Amino acid sequence: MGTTLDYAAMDSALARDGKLTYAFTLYDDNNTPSDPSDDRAMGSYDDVLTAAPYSPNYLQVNPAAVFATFTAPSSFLLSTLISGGRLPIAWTLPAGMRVDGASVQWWSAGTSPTHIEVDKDLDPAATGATIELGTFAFTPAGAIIFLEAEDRYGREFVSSIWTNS
Ligand SMILES: [Ca+2]
Repeated sequence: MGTTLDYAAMDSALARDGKLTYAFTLYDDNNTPSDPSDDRAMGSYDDVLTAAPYSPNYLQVNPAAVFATFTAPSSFLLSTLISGGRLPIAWTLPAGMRVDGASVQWWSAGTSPTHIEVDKDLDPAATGATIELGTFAFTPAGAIIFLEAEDRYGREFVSSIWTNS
């Protein structure tokens, strides 16, 4: 078998007409992962999704329909990441969505940076949380906060806010 790759589904493959059974075909890439024209079909199966995925185009046009929106911090500064500190975050949720979890990740500078991730489970209706950062012994060079929201079908939408200094 060749290299395993994930292929992005095209908008046209994401039916929104109520058909929830999807046929998946598995391919061997013939050791040319950049060239799908010589791929060989190895098998296929059907799977039933509880709801159709949203198309990338729909999500680009309607992000406020499904993604949580951060209300705090309004600007995520590296100076807020202090060893032993606490990072308060808050958000608004679109109707019908619930939050699942949040995480903050930060890292040091350099080619082999130290990386820390702190995850926090959230109550589904929560609109705020405080993340305990724990102790660390380096100066953060970059960071990001993730917030996971999902709908009743389990479709998950991740919002993020990056440090800007
Ligand atoms: Ca190929």
